[in-house]
Amino acid sequence: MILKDKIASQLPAWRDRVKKLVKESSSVKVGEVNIGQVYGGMRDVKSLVTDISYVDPNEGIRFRGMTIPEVLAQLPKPPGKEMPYVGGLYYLLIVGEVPNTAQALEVENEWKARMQVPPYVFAVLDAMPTDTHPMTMFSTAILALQRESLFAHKYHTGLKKDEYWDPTLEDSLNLTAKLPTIAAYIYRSKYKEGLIIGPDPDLDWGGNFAYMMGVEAPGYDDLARLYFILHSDHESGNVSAHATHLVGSALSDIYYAGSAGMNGLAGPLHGLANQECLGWLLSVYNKFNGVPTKEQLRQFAWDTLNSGVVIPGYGHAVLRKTDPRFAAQLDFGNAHFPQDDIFHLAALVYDVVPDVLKEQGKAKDPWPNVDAISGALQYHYGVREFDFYTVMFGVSRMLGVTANAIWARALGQPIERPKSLTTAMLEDIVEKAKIPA
Ligand code: AMX
Repeated sequence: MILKDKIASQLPAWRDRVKKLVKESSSVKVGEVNIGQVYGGMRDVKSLVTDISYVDPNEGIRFRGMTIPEVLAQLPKPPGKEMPYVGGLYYLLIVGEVPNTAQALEVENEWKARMQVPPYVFAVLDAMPTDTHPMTMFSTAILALQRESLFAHKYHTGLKKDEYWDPTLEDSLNLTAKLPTIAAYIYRSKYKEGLIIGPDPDLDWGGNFAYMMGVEAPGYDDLARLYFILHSDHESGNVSAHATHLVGSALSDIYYAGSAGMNGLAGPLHGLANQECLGWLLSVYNKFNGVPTKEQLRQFAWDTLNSGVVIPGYGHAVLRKTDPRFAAQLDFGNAHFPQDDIFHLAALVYDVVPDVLKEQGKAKDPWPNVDAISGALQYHYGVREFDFYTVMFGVSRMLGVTANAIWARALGQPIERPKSLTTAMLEDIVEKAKIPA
């Protein structure tokens, strides 16, 4: 299998490189930690390693060194389609090289061979009360599949440490292959009276999701590919990536670890943000009975700020410019449906809100993040069940977290065990710092 061969060929050099760094330079400092960070969610504490993606404050995310426009331009695409194969993106994340069409198709074919979802997973989903949140269903489906884990099985029957990555790769392919079907099943069973649409083996991974969702309008398959590519990875410190890594560091397999990551993604401060953004756009639209003028919008933005509420979709913890993932989705909407009211409104907000936030002077980043527009695009295609948006984010994010898990196993990353202190100890550190030397 191409992914296996590619990892195996890169591994000796990677292992030597990491071994050398740790052996010769373990005591070299990479930063300091202050009390603000200890009490402040470890913000900016440099304590994780990944070579799969990096968020540059001014450029946004780079996947394996490539910007979003480069990724979208260089990855191979299905014939006649605008957006690349998601299999090509997975290849890029795992291998670190841009695949040619044949290589991207190898991943797509691996997924096709592994896409059959065992019936017990559907039975578990069917047994859940109808008002269960779709993220609970998604995470449960992933966890239910844990019995399939090759890593867990092989670990218990004897597996050498330097072989851990191999069944982790198998597990990752087996799991990611099934995610579009699971997600679409959740959507159709919850919101479309249980009228399930099965997969079409002739379609690619992203196209199949669009097909199984039952959205027939042209372009939704390209939007699905775009969405799955954009949300796949965002360094390792965000909650879903870090939760997956943390649980995986205990040698829990990717089903346990990925399900944990999805539980983190379900939080309102993480994956749920996109639905808040769409909610805000719709509240603007409803208040003005349509798309407001720029002046009305400016006033509404000020009213929002003056009522002590943030403007959803704007600002970022790391980024200091327009999120390129926002820009890619804006381009998509402009190319396909510039006249759609909600999309048009989202674009208008982009014209108005950054200046308002600059004038207010609080937000370090007045620019839009990825969530400012993704809901508006789904809304256009009639996918208007907000609760489901995080599941789509989850399908995508599983690509990044599994790619990271494979390499974490390959490079023997250890169990995480940071140290905690008591508040009294911190106070003591402060007192000692006050004593002049
Ligand atoms: N509207 C109004 N005020 C904002 C703002 C916004 N969009 N973004 C930041 N601010 C305010 C903060 O509330 C803070 O005010 P305070 O000093 O009174 O507490 C001040 O500006 C400084 O904040 P910051 O350092 O610029 O932001 P942060 O790193 O603490 O938080 C974020 C980043 C995204 C949570 C914040 O910008 C925000 O709340 N944005 C709106 C919600 C949103 O879009 N969430 C989606 C996040 C995207 C993602 O990561 N999935």
